[in-house]
Amino acid sequence: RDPGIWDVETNKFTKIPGMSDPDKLETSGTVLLPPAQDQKYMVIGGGGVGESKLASEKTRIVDLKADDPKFTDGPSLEKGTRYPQASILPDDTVLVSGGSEDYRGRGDSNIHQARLYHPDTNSFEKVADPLVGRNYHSGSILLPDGRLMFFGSDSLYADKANTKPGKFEQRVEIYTPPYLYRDSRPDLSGGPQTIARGESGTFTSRAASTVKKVRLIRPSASTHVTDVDQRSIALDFKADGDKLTVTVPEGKNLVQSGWYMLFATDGHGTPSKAQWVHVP
Ligand SMILES: [Cu+2]
Repeated sequence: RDPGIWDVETNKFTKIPGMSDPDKLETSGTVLLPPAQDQKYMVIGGGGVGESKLASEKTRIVDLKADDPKFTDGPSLEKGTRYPQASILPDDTVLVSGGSEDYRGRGDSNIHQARLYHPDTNSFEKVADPLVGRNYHSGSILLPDGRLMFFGSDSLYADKANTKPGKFEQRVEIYTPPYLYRDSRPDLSGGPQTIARGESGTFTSRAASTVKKVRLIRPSASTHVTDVDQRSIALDFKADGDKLTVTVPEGKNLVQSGWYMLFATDGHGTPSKAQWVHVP
């Protein structure tokens, strides 16, 4: 398949060149890198069509703000990865975890690894391995307290020799990223529950003066390695004493209506717990 952009007004399709491993895009994951204003997408891993044994270890990145957007390779994963889970975190990194090398974890090929992608340096950082293998019908979502939930997995077989039918994975794993192992984290409370596009809201934080980033992160709705809702929107903000006043940007394409998690993150990259904010 050729990746590209469909203009719904003109019904024209413009191909975007440069995708590596284009024959291994089935079961790949796509994420709008944080912040959403940058309009950079990453396509992670993927496998050959159907029950192919082939998988790609590549990541590919496209900057849609460029004059002539094209995919270029980002850092590679250690293994060819089908069904990678990808969750945007409040510090503008992306946690990529799990997946399997072969179709639906065949041959005991689940990947017990996690990596933090740093968009600013275009690099992966190795972080703690997840405990449970996750392949088909699995997902990861960011929780309002800054941790992640990993769930699901639908192995075709239960054994390495592929002789016994697999069982659906019912264990849920709660994963704590490195940013929650620091001495302190910013607090965040109060504020309005509704902020319209272009409007501001004032929250309370004793750490307001240390806040370096404020992000609205859409709650995840992940299925089949796809989460079209997932995005993190950068907000302008002002600190004054223990008050933090944040402004939601204009633009319905950037800020779709609905509920968001509002995170305030300090200079170390440590996020607060989220306050829920509705954008009407
Ligand atoms: Cu399915």
